[in-house]
Amino acid sequence: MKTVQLGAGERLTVLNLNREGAVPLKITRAAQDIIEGVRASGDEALRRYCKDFDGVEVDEFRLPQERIDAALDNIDPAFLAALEKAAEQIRDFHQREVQQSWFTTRADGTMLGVKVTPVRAAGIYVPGGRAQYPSTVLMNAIPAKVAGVERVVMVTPPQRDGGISPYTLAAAKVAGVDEVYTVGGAQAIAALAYGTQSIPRVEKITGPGNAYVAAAKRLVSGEVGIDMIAGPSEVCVLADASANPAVVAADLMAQAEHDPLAACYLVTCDAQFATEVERAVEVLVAQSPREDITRTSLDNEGVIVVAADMDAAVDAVNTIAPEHLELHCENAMGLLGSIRNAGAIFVGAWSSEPLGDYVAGPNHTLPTGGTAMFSSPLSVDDFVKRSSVICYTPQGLMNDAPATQAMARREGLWAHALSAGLRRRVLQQGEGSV
Ligand code: HSO
Ligand code: ZN
Repeated sequence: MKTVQLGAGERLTVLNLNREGAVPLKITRAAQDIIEGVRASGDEALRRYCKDFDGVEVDEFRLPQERIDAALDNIDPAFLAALEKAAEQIRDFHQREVQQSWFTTRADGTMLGVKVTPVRAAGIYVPGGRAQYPSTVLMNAIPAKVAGVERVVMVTPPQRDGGISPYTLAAAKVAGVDEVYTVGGAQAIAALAYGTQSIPRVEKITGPGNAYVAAAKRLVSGEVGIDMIAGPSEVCVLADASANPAVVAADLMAQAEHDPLAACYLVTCDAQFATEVERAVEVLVAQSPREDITRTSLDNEGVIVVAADMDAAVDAVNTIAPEHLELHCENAMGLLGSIRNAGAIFVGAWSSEPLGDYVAGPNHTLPTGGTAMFSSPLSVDDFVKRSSVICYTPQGLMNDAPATQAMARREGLWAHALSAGLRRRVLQQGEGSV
C-alpha cells in the first residue's frame, strides 16, 4: 500500500487517489453496434451474439416457470436458510424506504400533492463470470418488488452448458423475480431497453456488469431509466489504536479480493498502528485463496493516509467519499455527524462491512469512485416515479390566475395567459363552469 502523510490542516486531494477513468471509447462503440443489431433484428441478433460472445446456442431465452419454481429443490439447506434470512432483512429495511403519495389542501380548497407510482417493469442484470453473486440478485429484485413493480425480469449470460447457476436462480426465486432470461452482455441491455420478440421491454434497468454492460446502460439511458454505473469496489477504514490490526487488515482485504482494481484506504492518526495493519495484511494475504487479486489490489490501489489529527483524518475520508466507510475507532458514533460523503457507513468495531454486503438489510449497491459526494445507495425510490398533482377550486383559480397571467405576458406566451384568463372571466361573469 502507498502511504500519504497529512500535516495538521493539510488536505488530501483527489490527485492522491487512483481513480478509474470512463469506459474506453472502443468499448462504447462496440456496445453501440450491438444495441443497433438488437434493435434491427431482435431475437435473431441475440442468438448471434450469444453464440459469438458466450459460445452457446440458445433457442429459448426465457426460462420456463417450472425451472424458477423448482429452484430451491436441490439447494444446500444452510445456504438456503442464509438466503432467506438475508431476503427477510433486506425486505424489512427497504419497506421502511417506501414513500407514500401525499396531498395538502390550501385555505382556498386547492389540493396539491405527489402521486407515487412504481414502474411497471424492471430489468435486473446479473453478471455471468466470477462476480455472479446471489446477494446482488436479492439487493436489486427485493427493492423493486417492495416498490410494487409488477414485472421484475432477470437477465444473466448463459454458462458454458447453456444454463444458469442454481444459486443465482435460488436467489431469484427467494426475491420474487417474475421472469428469467438467459442472455447477457450489451445485447441483454439492448433487449431490456427496446424489447425483442421474446423479451418485452422494461422501464428501468439496474445491476452491475462488465465494461460492455456499463457502456450499453449509458447508451440506452434516457430510453429507459438506469441505476448508477458501478465502478470497482472501495472501502475506507478510519481506525485508531483501539482497533485490532488483524481485523482492520481483514476488512481491507475483504474489499481487495473483489477485484484487482478494488481500492482500499486506511485512514489513521497513528503511524505505528498503520505499520501493524500492514504487517497483519502480509500474514493474512498469504493464506487467501484469492491471494493474487487481493495482493494486486492492495499493491496498486491501496492507500494509507497518516493524518496529523482527527480533523485532517475526517477531511480525508470526505475527500475519498468511499463506497463503504468503517469507523473503527473510539467514539465512532460521535463522528457520524462529521461524515459527509460515503455510500454506507459502518459504525463501531462490530460492524463488519460484509454484514452489509449480505444480511444487514441496507442495499449493497452503493455509489463508487467518489460519486458518494452527490449520490445515494440503490433504493425503493429507484423503482418508482413521482407525479405532481394539482387540483384547483374556483376560489384558488381566482387567487392565482392574475399572477399566472402577469408572468405569461412577460414571457410572451399569449395562450398561457388566455388559459387562466378565460376561466377567471367565466367566474367573474357568474357562470358556474367552463
Ligand atoms: N462489496 C460489494 C458487494 C458484494 N460483496 C457482493 C459480496 N458480494 C459491492 O458493494
Ligand atoms: Zn463485498
